[in-house]
Formats: sequence, structure tokens, C-alpha cells
Amino acid sequence: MKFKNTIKENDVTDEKLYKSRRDFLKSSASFGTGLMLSSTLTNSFEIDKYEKVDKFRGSDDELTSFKSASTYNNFYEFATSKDAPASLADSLKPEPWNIEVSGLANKTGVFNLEDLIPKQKIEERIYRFRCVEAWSMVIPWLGFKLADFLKQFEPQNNAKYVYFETLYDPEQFPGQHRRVIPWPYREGLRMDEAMNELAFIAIGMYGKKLPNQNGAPLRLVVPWKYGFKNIKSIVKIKFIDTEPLNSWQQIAANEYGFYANVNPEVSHPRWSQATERRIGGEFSLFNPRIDTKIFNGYGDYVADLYKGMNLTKNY
Ligand SMILES: Nc1nc2c(c(=O)[nH]1)N[C@H]1C(S)=C(S)[C@@H](COP(=O)(O)O)O[C@H]1N2
Ligand SMILES: [Mo]
Repeated sequence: MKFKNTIKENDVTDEKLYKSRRDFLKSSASFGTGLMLSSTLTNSFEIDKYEKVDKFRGSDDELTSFKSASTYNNFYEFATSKDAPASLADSLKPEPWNIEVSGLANKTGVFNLEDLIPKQKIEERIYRFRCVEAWSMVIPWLGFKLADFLKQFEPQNNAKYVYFETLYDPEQFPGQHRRVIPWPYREGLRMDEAMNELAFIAIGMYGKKLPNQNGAPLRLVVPWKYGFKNIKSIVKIKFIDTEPLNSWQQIAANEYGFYANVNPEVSHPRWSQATERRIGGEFSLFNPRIDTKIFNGYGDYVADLYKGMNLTKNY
């Protein structure tokens, strides 16, 4: 089914309206229709100037509230508690924002995010989000395919991995005064994972720009992997030929390796990953637990990437 939506951001500023729009779109969203809007993007980083195409509803579950998603955060650059990032986040200045692209690509250098975004088609994607700590959310992201974003730098054939770094600046990230992890936060994907249609760069959520505490101005969203792969506030992208060390391996190599695909059958050393708790509501600690699915339920899109790999070893 082909369906075109040209709903602009200012139609959806409040959450109630936002929800009713979701219901309206429920039947229309279908993945992979290949339908794109001819965009009328301007050269500025104002999310409401972009026309959006609704393309993927990757979960029919009720959305997590904006309030929960923007006040229950993991962002160690601010602090290690969940509620602190929201209250500390003003010190981050996400505009203007430069990204340094290096390594095995034809177009490398320092780019201003404002110059990179207008080339992208802004989509909305509703994805489940599963943290390794066994809680989860359902979030409507705004952004673009990581594949499209990376292709503009013309990665070379020998680029087998893409590596990302978060900003290091203790003035903007007070948590970096303490060395709770070896800063900067770093992550990576195998190139075919990065090119997968689900891999996404978010610059917004719930119809608005990304709140700082959620990783403004741009963060990775890979919904079949544990939350820690979803690196925030990216300033460096490097195309490389060997598997990079990500932050979680640096701090706890015995817990998770490079892939970190959601897998209910591979327990964390200290807890089971078979079930999860949906965040939401005042007493969400008491929400009933639900079953966790392999690849967070996105196996149809990503299982092929891991054919022939032992997923209990490559976790
Ligand atoms: N730079 C950076 N990125 C990060 C983190 C972090 O501490 N620093 N935490 C990760 C973890 S563990 C999770 S669960 C998600 C949380 O994203 P959210 O706060 O938007 O829900 O961000 C991930 N990306
Ligand atoms: Mo996480």
C-alpha cells in the first residue's frame, strides 16, 4: 500500500494531538514502500522546517510518554543516575555542531551538521528501545537512515566498520570530570549493520528536536541492539577496517561484546534478559514484565546479518 503524508511538525506540537495523529496514521504506515517526499528542506537546523514522510511503525505498542523518555535517561556524560541528565542538560550546546569524518572514505573532513541534515529525508520511526538493564520504551524518533547519512561521505570498499565518538568537553558535560568511563564514549557497527534499513540517526523525537539529555543534536538508533549501542551527541565518525573497541567492552568486557544484539537467551552475568519492564506511569517499577524478543522483535530485518554466527558467543 502506498500512502503519502505531508504532515508538518507544527501540526503535532502537543502530545495529545500527536497521539491522535498516530492513530490516524496507524493503518497507513507501511515499511519499505519506497515512497519519498520531494523535500523542500532549507539550510537550517529547524526541525519544523522539514517535511516528513511517515515510513515505519516498528511497534504497535503504546508510546512511552515524552515525559518518561526525556526524564529517565542513561547519559553518563551528565551523571550516572537516571533523573539527573534532564536537570543538568542545559550545559550542552548542540548548535552549532561539527562532525569530523575520517578514515576509509572519499569525502572526509569537518562538517557542520546544519549542512549535512538538509540532504536527508526526515522520517518518523516508532521503535521499541531495550536497555541492557532490562527496561524498555517505545519511542517515535525523527531522523534519517544511517545508510543515507554515511553514503554522502563515500565510504571505500575496505571500510568494514564505522566508529563513532561522543563529544568530550567537561564544560558541557559535567559528568566527564569524573572518569566513570574512559571518555569519550565510543561505539561502532559493522558496515553491513550500519547500512541496514533499520539503522537510524535521530535528530528529534515526539515531533520535536532531540532534548539534550536524549543525545542532541544527533544520536544513533539501532533498535535490535541494546540501548548502549545508541551513542549520543556524536562528533566523530571514522570508517575503519578492524572491529573497534566500544565503551562497554572497555569498562565491562565480561558483560557484553561488540554486537550487543538483544537476545533473551543470553543472560547478563547478573540478571536474566528474558523479560523487560516497560517504563511509563508514575509507578512503572511495578509494571508487569513482558517477554523480550530476539533482536528486540526486528529479526525479519536484521537476522540475515548474523547468519552463520554463534549469537551466544558473539553477544
Ligand atoms: N554518549 C553516550 N551515549 C549513550 C549513553 C551514555 O551514557 N553516553 N548511554 C547509553 C545507554 S546505556 C542507553 S540505555 C541509551 C539511553 O538513551 P535515552 O536516554 O535516550 O533513553 O543511551 C546510550 N547512549
Ligand atoms: Mo542502557
